[in-house]
Amino acid sequence: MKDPVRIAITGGAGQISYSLIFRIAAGDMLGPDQPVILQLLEIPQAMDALNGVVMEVNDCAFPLVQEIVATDDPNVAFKDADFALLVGARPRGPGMERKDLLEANAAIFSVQGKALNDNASRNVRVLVVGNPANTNALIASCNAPDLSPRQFTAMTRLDHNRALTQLAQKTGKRVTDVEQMIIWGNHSATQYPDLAHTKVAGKPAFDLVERDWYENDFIPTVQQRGAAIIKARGASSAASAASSAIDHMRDWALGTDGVVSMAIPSDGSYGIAEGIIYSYPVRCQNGDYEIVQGLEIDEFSRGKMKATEDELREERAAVEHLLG
Ligand code: NAX
Repeated sequence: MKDPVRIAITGGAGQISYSLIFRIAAGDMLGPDQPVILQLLEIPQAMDALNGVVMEVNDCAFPLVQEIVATDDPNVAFKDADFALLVGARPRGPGMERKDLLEANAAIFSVQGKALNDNASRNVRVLVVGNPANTNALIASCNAPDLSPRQFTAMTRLDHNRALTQLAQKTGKRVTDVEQMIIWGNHSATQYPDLAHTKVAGKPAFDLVERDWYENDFIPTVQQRGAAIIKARGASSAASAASSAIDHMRDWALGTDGVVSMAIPSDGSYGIAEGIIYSYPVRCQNGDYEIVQGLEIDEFSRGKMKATEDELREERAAVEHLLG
């Protein structure tokens, strides 16, 4: 048996975690031969609920679970963590402006960035799910000067997976037939789901779908999918968000042949200036990711990529004083 890895999950009593923890415990993230130690973080008011989740995980008798730590102290939760999934965040309350939301979360993610810096494995891989995910990841990273910014990522994989299914269903193919799907930018309604480089069963997507469907149906459907789920379900995406978080971490750790979307520190690629966490097409190999280079960007795409970049720059400006 392999040595166990330590997986920290924040917001352990929340609805995404109620799916995420059980699937990780079952081996869906790192495989059926990788034992895990779960290190779950909550706020003090939610510790009773978290202890209930721990009781349920114990009741599953998962063979891979070696130990479970439940705590309200980030320094304990992130101790020697190999993976950190930052799911817990402050939701928007009544009368809260966007700026208030950014600031409330900035306070949480600066504390957690410092705690990761001081306690986590030097190779920790961090995925931020809690919204506003890209900017929360930036804040955590800026507060962890001893870790590489490349260790901090945010989740656009749910948007990517949503786009895969929309296109597969439209063309009557399977999601596994779709290659080179790309989500650019922010995990928000300005994100740009781009089909210009996408193929379905080897054919360019643009040979199979109308431009009108692409611009007026596909793009807004993917951008607004979160709101559509809330309207239908009366609660935000949970199991699908957990599933995508697992996809993101699994591909990052174990590699992938194809192209996936990850929000990562911008490095100037495709004219996106440095200093934000921007979703790019990447390939993962040997535990690392590389941006897919050399794609031709037309004027339509350039405008959409710039709009989502501008939004991320505005988010950054709102929390600049907390960037450490
Ligand atoms: P819930 O409100 O069900 O759970 C959040 C949990 O986090 C709560 O139990 C809360 O007590 C805990 N929490 C709050 N502050 C904390 C802190 N400082 N430390 C530790 N725990 C803390 O939300 P849920 O539906 O699970 O969603 C979690 C986050 O994911 C939200 O911010 C949500 O907006 C975001 N999402 C991000 C997605 C993405 O694709 N990036 C998609 C799904 C989801 O909307």
